[in-house]
Amino acid sequence: MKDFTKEYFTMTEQDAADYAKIVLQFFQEDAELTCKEIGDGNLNYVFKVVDERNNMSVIIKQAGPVARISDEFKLSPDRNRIESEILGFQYKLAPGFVPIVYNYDPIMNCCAMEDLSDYEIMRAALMKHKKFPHFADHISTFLVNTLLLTSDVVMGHKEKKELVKTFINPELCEISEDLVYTEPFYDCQRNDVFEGSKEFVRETIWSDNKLALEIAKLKFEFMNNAQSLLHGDLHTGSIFIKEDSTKVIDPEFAFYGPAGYDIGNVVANLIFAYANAKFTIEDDEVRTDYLRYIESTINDTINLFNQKFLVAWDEKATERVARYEGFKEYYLDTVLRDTSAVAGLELLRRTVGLAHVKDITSIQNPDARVQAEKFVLTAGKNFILNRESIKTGEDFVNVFHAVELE
Ligand code: SR1
Ligand code: MG
Repeated sequence: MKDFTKEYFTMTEQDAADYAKIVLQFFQEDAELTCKEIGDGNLNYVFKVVDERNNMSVIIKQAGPVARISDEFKLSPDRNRIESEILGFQYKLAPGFVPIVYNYDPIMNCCAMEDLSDYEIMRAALMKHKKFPHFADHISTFLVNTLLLTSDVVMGHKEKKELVKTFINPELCEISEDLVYTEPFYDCQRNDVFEGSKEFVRETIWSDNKLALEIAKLKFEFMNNAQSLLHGDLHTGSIFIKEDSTKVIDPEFAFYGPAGYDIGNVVANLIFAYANAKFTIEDDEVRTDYLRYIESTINDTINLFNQKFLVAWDEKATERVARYEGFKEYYLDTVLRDTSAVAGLELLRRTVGLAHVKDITSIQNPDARVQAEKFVLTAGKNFILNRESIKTGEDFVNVFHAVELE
């Protein structure tokens, strides 16, 4: 067996099983372990170690020295520290909405956490057109608790600045600065544009100077507005879900940034699910029913966020000026403006840029895929350009409804 105590190396399935047994001492003496690498993210390795004899299991997540999606991205495996610490922190802020972390290992750059095998990755479940009636309620609580409670509105300013320091995350922020805010907006080599959508992208995205100016403003907002401790990559692949429970995972992109970044990512990824259903479900009744479900989830997520945010502000604000008349409404308006912008950015970058989403890439019929891409690209652009006036759940839904009517 390898020595896990001296020097970092990337683990095989056998190593992860040995690690769980010997280092973590997670299993009983008579355990019969099997291990499978189950990660399907772009960055890390995720091992599931199971003892079928005693019906026990654990997840070990290890950060490699390069991203899985491309070895162009050389990343410090220390991102696993950020992930472990933030999961522990979010567990306190939003109890029940993140998995339990059992252990973090700074030598192997891995953490051990609760196995959520009875949950599904939300993106996969939505692509099977499953419904989760409590999701809007759950995610709006998670968002208010993690975003407002880590801001200067609630937290002591020195304590907050300590957290800004702890969660400084330059390498992963650089990925977002490049992949979200820069490359999708010009004909960059690293982009991955579907052949049938190229002309549309060239004409409507790459040739639009007005859009380019707004992107520049948003990029600087992302880099300079240390407002809240973000998850940083809150798409539906970062959410484990079942009927009555929602768990947010994978916060390795966490850093202090604009609160709307997380909310906008949730909204955009629900719109990808909407686009998938719109262009793949053949039965009219089934399709309409599912589209109404996604729409109401987006509507409720925003409206519940707004309500809970205002209540939490009244109950928890500690900053004196936060109580000045009109300030909380002004502040929430800026968060919603950023939410709209980021929803748009995510819709554009996941279609034009390097990292795509299965909701769209799995659409087999090329004409349907092009239609789906034009739909999300047009909605995305409108979310960015009209962000000042998109505030309520209904406003968010109207943006993509308007595209359907065009
Ligand atoms: C190089 S990583 C590509 C994308 O995957 C992650 O989930 C982030 O969304 C990142 O932009
Ligand atoms: Mg991830």
